[in-house]
Amino acid sequence: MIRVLHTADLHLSQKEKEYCLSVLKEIVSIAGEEKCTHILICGDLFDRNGEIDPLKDEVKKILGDFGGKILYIPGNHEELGLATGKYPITADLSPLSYPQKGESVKCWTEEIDGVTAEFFGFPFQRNLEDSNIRFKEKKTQYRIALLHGTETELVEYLGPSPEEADSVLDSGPFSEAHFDYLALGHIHSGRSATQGSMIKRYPGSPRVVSSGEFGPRTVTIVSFGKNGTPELREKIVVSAGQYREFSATADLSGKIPELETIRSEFGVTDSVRIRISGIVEDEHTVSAVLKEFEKNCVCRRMEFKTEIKTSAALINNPIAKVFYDKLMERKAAWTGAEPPDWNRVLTIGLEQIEENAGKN
Ligand SMILES: [Mn+2]
Repeated sequence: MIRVLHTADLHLSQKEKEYCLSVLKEIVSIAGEEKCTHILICGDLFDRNGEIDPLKDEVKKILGDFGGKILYIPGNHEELGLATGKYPITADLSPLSYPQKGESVKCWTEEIDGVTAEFFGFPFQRNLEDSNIRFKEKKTQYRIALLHGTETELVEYLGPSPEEADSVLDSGPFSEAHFDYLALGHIHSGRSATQGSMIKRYPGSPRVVSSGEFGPRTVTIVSFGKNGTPELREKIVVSAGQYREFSATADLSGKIPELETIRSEFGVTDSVRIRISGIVEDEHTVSAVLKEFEKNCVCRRMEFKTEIKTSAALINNPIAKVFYDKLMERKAAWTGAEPPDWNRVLTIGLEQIEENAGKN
């Protein structure tokens, strides 16, 4: 059986070196545990061309622990920072095997325990034209392509990121040439589709690259057995953590009680964004509270989005001022067992007064 670990879009960078190399290590160990015969890395292994040289020794060392073959194609990010037309990989990146300068495609023919497969690796091209691709008759049991770009059936919305709108892949020629599996890279969330008997798959990035990339990060394990149908499975990359978003409300005094619960809901490898809303007397108290919270948090990345209003700004309206003063009087005089949520009452009241200001 041929069994591949399919991944792409690791975006290795010096800035996040420790994190991304830990993800790469886990990928190699998953490939070992899953008894994979190959690892396919379908582009954007490095975040920019300038990251290749400083990181290559460590990358090669980590990949050296894998017992099988590692097939790789450069993506559009390997070209970033490089003059147009230059081939992105000049360094020796063995044990990675990849198309060399001048090769528009690299072909590997593999046989393991009687199962045969041809792998075609296409380095990233902005226009992969049909006329460039001519396949001979299929003589192996499986045909697999490594591609980097936007497959339009899998990616319906092409904006606003200009990156998704360029490099459009046409999978027609691959279907005609009886490919079984298109190992794609470029889109950071995992997805697949079938075209006839051909499976097209983006494994998604195995780590959190940007904000908004929700859900567990995974790699895809594909088994090519004797029966002729590839079998897919996803494996979670634990060290990648997850991107998580929370919302919390600041009270009048600037305290944010929900933060304590939120703290228990993320782990050290997670990227966290917290939205803070509310009406407060002094914005500086909120900043101080958040600073203190961040200092005592262990996570990969912490970001706050604050949408707070100060009560002073709102009570410039005389009606709001009366409302505010009356409410504060009530709050001070409250003796009941269960006080209302004063902050919420104030927020709703001020919002309604603001909304109706100037209306009769
Ligand atoms: Mn890309």
